[in-house]
Amino acid sequence: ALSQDKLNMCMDAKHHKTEPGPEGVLYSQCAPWKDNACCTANTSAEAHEDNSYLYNFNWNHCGVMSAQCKKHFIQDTCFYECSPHLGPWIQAVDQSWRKERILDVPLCKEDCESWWEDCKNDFTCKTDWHKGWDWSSGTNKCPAGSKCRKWTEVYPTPKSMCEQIWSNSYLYTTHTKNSGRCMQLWFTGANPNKAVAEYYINNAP
Ligand code: FOL
Repeated sequence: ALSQDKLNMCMDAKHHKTEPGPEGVLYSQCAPWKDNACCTANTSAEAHEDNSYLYNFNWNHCGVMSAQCKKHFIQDTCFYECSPHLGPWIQAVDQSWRKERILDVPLCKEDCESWWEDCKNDFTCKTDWHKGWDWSSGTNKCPAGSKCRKWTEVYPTPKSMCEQIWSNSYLYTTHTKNSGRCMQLWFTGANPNKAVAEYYINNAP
């Protein structure tokens, strides 16, 4: 990214703005980031669509994903696309679709656990949703030889889901919301993650 300010920057990825800044309106679940965001209004609206142009990603690859589960994937998309405070966890990568990624972002326990609880009756065929899909139809389908299984068979614990689903974007933590030691996917009002990024900038692991 142009800005080297780890406290306030956007990763160099597929849809991110080059610099964070205010957006008048961000759609629905992305609205908490409107005062300072790495996503555009358009990206925030797309984050709520099935098979959106963002990644053509199909949440319904093992039957229709439940609404209670999907809301967490929408929130994850808002967090991933909009967060301006991920600097401490941004890493360069050599991928066709992005130059930078996030790695081991410490996620608050409640956000990981509620995500897993709300998805535990859903089904999937893959542990790492970043790689290995069949894209021949234009959207991701389960590759040959990977059967749809119960969520809890694929991800026995919240930690296994949060860490494995996006190839270690997240690190599961036992820190709780408002501890100042973990990042929140869900918040209202001022972004609590700025102080968390500041803490990790000043206290490198
Ligand atoms: N949320 C979070 N928290 N972290 C992320 O890194 C993240 N990434 C996405 C969405 N939400 C996220 C983007 N998701 C492919 C699959 C998923 C995806 C983006 C791209 C994809 O094209 N996979 C190919 C391999 C592509 C390649 O690595 O060159 C595949 O084999 O399935």
